[in-house]
Amino acid sequence: MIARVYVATKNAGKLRELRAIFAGSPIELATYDGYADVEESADSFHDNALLKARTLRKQLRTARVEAAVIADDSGLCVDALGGGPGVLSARYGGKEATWEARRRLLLGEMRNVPDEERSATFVCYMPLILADGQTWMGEGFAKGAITREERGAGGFGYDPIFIPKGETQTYSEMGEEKKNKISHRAAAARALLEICGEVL
Ligand code: ITT
Repeated sequence: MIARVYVATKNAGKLRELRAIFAGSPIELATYDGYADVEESADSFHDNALLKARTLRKQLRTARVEAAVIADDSGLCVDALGGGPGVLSARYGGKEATWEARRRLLLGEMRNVPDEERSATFVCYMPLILADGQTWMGEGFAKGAITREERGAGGFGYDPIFIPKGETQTYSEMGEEKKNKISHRAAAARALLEICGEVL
């Protein structure tokens, strides 16, 4: 059976990847134009992810739509920056900063960090709430390293400055097809499908 699931995201890059990742799975993603972004006030990916999913669920129910929802809270945790920007990844350098400025800021802060200390982890928490309230959470991680300069034009966000462990290309350079096989988001989706697959 295919379950129609509304996705709580305003991030076009994420949405594109989620559609590709769930293609061929029992989850068919739908968007809701009325989804009003939520203040990500929690201090963990887990709780912010739940906040987004619950917000969309409430908005749909107000509009008399009883449906399942999914969300994605993700970010980049850099060891040399004490795990930052972490849950603040989307707001690093200020809410109004451009993505180029955010990447430049991060590379600048890492200027004096030697190659062997440039490790970082992309994190993704992905909750699914069914219409009846049953909730599951998928978690995914991708370990890797921060480059010294931007490389590649594909993807979004921090993609041009992150090289996954065991790879030579950044997320941007490798292209979405490969990224969607090895990314933190793909891992979270796989974990989620594994735990909720039977009830879908
Ligand atoms: P929604 O909350 O509407 O989904 P957002 O951009 O605010 O969108 P997050 O709060 O999860 O999303 O912020 C995470 C930020 O980390 C996000 O803005 C991304 O640019 C970045 N990020 C997450 N996954 C990424 C990926 O696969 N590649 C590059 N950057 C990523």
